[in-house]
Amino acid sequence: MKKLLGWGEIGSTMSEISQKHPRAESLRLRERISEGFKTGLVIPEGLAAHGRGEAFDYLLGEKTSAAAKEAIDAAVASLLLAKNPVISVNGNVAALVPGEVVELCKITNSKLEVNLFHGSSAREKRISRWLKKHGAREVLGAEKKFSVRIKEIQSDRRKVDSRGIAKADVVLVPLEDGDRTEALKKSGKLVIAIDLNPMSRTARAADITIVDNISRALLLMVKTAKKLSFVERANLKKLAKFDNEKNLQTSFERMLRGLDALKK
Ligand code: PTJ
Repeated sequence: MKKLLGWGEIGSTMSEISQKHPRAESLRLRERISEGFKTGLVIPEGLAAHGRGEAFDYLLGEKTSAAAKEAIDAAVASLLLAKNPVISVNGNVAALVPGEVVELCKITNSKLEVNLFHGSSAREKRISRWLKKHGAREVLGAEKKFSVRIKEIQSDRRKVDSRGIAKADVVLVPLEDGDRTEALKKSGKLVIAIDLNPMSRTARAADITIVDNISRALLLMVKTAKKLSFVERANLKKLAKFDNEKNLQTSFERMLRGLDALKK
């Protein structure tokens, strides 16, 4: 047993997964999510959602596609162009990519906000502390006095922070449900989603959807943000132009080819 490198200092006693295992990365992520469940960051429904994601990732060959790379460029350019960008974090995101999400916030000058589908103020605070342990200076979403409601949303996600999502112009919502994506769009915000399912309501409702595993997508977003932070606004605007429907279709076709290859 050893600590997982790059996952911070906190309480990980994950078993060592052989580098030679053909699906080592997927198994490592599985350990992170189950560790997150044991430490109270992730809820049982989060484990089921992760399993659904794994199935789609399998069809992508567990690799970032060219379509996802194009979406990542557009997403990062949009975050860099925004006046008030916000990155929303739920239990699964906190368990899988805490360090990467904090780094992306810093490079793109975004705010970090905890927003949960299955709300609980104890879990909000736990996630907030966890993100701070990974270097976040400020985490919004866990203080009652700044809490406001988006009336179009039925779930606990309607509760947002007046300093964050409420006044954001661009919001990154990884592993999201469709309701909030639609509501955020209705209120005039540009919505970026990360979702392995190109057919989900979230994927179709967002302005930019990155069809990739969040663990690979976030790493690449951090790298891209470092590169693009030196690029002129006029060029960023060109990169930010994006046809979500066409990109989703390309991702879907990539998966169909993946299925076809499995048949042979
Ligand atoms: O912590 P909470 O309370 O906010 O709850 C978080 C979950 C994920 C349980 C909640 O947001 C939820 O129920 O989400 P859904 O509606 O199941 O949607 C999650 C989407 O993310 C699905 O389309 C999955 O295919 C996709 N997904 C799962 N794991 C990954 C993923 N996409 C990218 N990377 C993953 N690792």
